[in-house]
Amino acid sequence: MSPHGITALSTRSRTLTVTTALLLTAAAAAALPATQANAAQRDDSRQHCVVSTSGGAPQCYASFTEAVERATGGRVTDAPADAREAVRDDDFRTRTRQLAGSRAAQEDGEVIQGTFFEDSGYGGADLTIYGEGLCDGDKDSRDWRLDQLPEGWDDRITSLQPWSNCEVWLHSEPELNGDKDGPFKSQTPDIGSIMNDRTRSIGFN
Ligand SMILES: [Ca+2]
Ligand SMILES: [Ca+2]
Repeated sequence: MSPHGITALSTRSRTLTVTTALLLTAAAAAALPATQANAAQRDDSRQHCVVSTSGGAPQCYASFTEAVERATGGRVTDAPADAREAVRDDDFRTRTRQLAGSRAAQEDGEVIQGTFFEDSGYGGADLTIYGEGLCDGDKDSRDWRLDQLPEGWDDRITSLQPWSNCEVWLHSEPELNGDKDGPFKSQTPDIGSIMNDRTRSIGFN
């Protein structure tokens, strides 16, 4: 074989190797969206989250029922599975108020204070905030605060439901900084353009 022929063969061999590598890369790339889709499915199946104003890691569940069970320390085990139903449920609202009057629930820091929703009309994922009690009736003093939303919740909230006598203030930066809007005194299916998809911290007065 002439030197020229060897060079040509070598080049062809390298081309084949490169082609194989490209095919493998393409196969890996094709597999990636499926993995991402699975991750998204997992997230979608656990989109009812709870976090305490007293600190600690947020927890997420497959149903609002489980989320409320966690937030209330097992005191409410039959909340509607869909948070949208809970918003319309006078019975559930009454029970959350009764729970807030429970000394044991206060001591355990398991009074639910508000639920915040990804979409308008109480749709999408929801985040329930709980803590040691309700508000003191003095609207000028801040009673509870969530200085930082759990991972994935920044710039997402569009509707909300306070479960208590608290008035809610939404802030565009952590630690109650930045722009703010409020007070939100009752269930609000659309928080409006000032803070839509901009909330990063929440105060309860
Ligand atoms: Ca207050
Ligand atoms: Ca939103």
